Amino acid sequence: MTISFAIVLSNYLCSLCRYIHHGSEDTADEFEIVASDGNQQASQTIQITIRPINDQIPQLLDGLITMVTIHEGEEVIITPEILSATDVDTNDKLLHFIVINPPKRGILVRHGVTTTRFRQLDIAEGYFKYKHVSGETGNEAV
Ligand SMILES: [Ca+2]
Repeated sequence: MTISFAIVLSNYLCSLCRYIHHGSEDTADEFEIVASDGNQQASQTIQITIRPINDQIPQLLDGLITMVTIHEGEEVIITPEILSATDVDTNDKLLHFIVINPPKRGILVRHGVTTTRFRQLDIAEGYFKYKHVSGETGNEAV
C-alpha cells in the first residue's frame, strides 16, 4: 500500500499538510505524527475514514456457459452458470443488465413479462428466461 502524504515545512511550521488517498477499495487508514519542541515529544495517531465511491467496472465471470440448446417452443431459465457478473464496489445481486441486441427468434422474460432489463438477483432467483417463440426452425441451430 502506498500512501501519498505531502508535508511542506516552512520556518518549522507545517503550512500545507495533505493526506491523499491512493484510490484503493480500503475504507480506513491512519498515520502517526510526533510533535516535538526539540526536547520532548508527544505523538498522535490520525485516523482516516474513506467513503467508497462506485468507480470500478463490473466484470463478467470467467467460465460462463455460452451456448444453450432447447427445442422449438421451449424456454430455458438463464442461470448464474450462463450469466453472472461481479463488481467490487456494488452488491453483485443488485447489478443490472441491459440487453443491447435482443434475440431474433425468442423473447427474454423476467417475472413473466417480456423485458430487455433485469437484475442479477432475477437470475439468482430463477426469474429470468429465454423463450423460443418463432415456430419452426428446421435442422439448423439458431
Ligand atoms: Ca462498480
